[in-house]
Amino acid sequence: MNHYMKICLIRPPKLMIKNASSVVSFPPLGMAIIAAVLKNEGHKVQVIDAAITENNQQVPFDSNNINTKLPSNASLVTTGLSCDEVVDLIDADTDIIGFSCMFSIDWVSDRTLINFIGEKMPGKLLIAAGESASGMPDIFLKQCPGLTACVIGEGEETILEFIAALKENKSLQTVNGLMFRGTDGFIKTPKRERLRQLDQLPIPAWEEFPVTRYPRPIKNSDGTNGITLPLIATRGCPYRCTFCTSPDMWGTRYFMRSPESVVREMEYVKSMFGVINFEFFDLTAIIQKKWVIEFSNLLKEKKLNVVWRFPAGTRSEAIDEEVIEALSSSGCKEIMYAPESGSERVLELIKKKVIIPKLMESMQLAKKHDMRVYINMIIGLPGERHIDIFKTCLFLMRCAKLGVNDVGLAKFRPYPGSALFDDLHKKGIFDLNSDEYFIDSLFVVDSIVLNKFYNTEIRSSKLYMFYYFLYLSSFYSFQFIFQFKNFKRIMDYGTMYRYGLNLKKDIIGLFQGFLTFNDKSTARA
Ligand code: B12
Ligand code: SF4
Repeated sequence: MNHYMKICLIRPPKLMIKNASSVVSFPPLGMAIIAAVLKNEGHKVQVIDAAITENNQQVPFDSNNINTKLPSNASLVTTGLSCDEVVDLIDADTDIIGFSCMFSIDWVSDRTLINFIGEKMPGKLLIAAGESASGMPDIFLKQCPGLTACVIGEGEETILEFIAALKENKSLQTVNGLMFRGTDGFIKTPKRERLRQLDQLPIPAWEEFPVTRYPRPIKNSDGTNGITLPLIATRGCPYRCTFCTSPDMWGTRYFMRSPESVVREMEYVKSMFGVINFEFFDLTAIIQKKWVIEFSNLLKEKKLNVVWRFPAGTRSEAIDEEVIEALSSSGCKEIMYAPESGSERVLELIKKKVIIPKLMESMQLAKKHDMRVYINMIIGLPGERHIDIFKTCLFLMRCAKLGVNDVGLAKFRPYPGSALFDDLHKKGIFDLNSDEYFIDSLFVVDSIVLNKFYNTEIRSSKLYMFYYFLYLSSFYSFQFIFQFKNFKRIMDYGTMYRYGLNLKKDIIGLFQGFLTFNDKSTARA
């Protein structure tokens, strides 16, 4: 092998239910950072973002690749390149092929692509990484015989040490943060220490990606939608919510970049690609008031005139009027809070340390400063009772009255790596050797029917469907009354599009679900 290696990084296509709401793929930030790290070390990097094509191509997904029955009249497609097209693109002299696998809902199609490439390109070294691979590396290795290893957690140092171990013929056991195939089963090396000096990370290698093809969710001041790229200012989260994979994937240490380094990256990306719209993909960006104010002031000082937002949810504790003022005046026009439930009892159960009055206060301030406010909610959390549902409905009505622009309502799914997943898995609620869990989870994004609820308090999924509808109607009916303008916009354009959801299709799906309903979908714990 040469001193330097040739590495091909692939984001696999996205799996979805045919004719369901369109699922959009945002720029793969983690993969772009890994590409930059590898390039900096002198390696040759090829990037294939197979989830994005110019014409939004959809490829029928062969149901023979699934070892469970699909619900009647459902069929699957992948958005992006076909397996053959991906293979055709991979440079023949590639040494390592690295798959970036973020969402476990895509596992069945990720596996199909990995196995396809393993068969078509024998002799290449295949590795997988990302949130999904980190949460269930054993399933990846078990179901993809051609895969050599999974990178668990942060990938920058692990990939470099992995390559160094190969070059120096050292055992992979010397590389922390890996699971690989040993002679007597899988070997998991110790967890890797988190990166602390985040300022030393390179700027994501966007020059390798089709930046103009990604969704453009942010409006410029002239009303057009400009190219949007993500970045990250902090890593990790000090909280331990039981439904979240962060404590396992990143641990609870929270490290921040300096405001200067973040602004430098924005300046660079603006000058290179003309990008003035940025999304912060931080787990929970606003924890330190001082940092946000320094950062916002610096942005204003540099006169970058960018628009930025937090699409993935943040905490509200540190967001007071001074912070809101700083955010809004420096170009942050949108903020997403993630209360998840309006019931204090549920919040305690899931260890989401949200203080509802404080959250309301923070949202009110954001509205006062003319920001768009979104909230993320989850329905179907284990332990949720009827009374909690009604409390959440009241909460949603208050949010609508207060001016919240939209709500993202997700059905609870246990994601590999989260405490709730481990708990339900230990109880034998699902079997990962069958694809039923993954296929069922797919319906969480694409439809509001046909999937399991993991709740022992409210066992009827029909009732849950009704509650789902109640959540939506609580919010939108109050929005209709108190903020007609926003309501009209939502019905017209389906702003949930930003998350791959579509309100109109959901409502149609709900009624279809009632008509064709059978109650075998409740998980009985
Ligand atoms: C931003 C974000 C989004 C964005 C879009 C992100 C995107 N690119 O598509 C939005 C808001 C749209 C979104 C939506 C959803 N999201 Co989201 N999202 C995130 C978030 C907060 C950050 C992702 C990110 O970019 N992180 C920063 C980068 C740097 O990290 P990274 O990608 O993991 O990369 C590192 C390593 O994984 C590794 N690595 C990655 N690739 C590679 C490749 C190689 C070769 C190597 C060596 C290493 C490597 O190295 C990187 C650097 O250290 C994560 C939480 C998190 N913990 O990260 C959730 C997360 C990914 N989302 C999650 C979920 C569930 C969803 C939704 C399904 C929610 C819902 N119910 O609607 C939807 C799905 C939407 C869809 N269309 O599929 C889950 C996924 C869990 C799982 N196992 O499936 C996460 C983990 C949050 C959680 N609940 O725990 N999300
Ligand atoms: S849900 Fe948010 S606050 Fe809770 S652990 Fe995950 S990232 Fe942190």
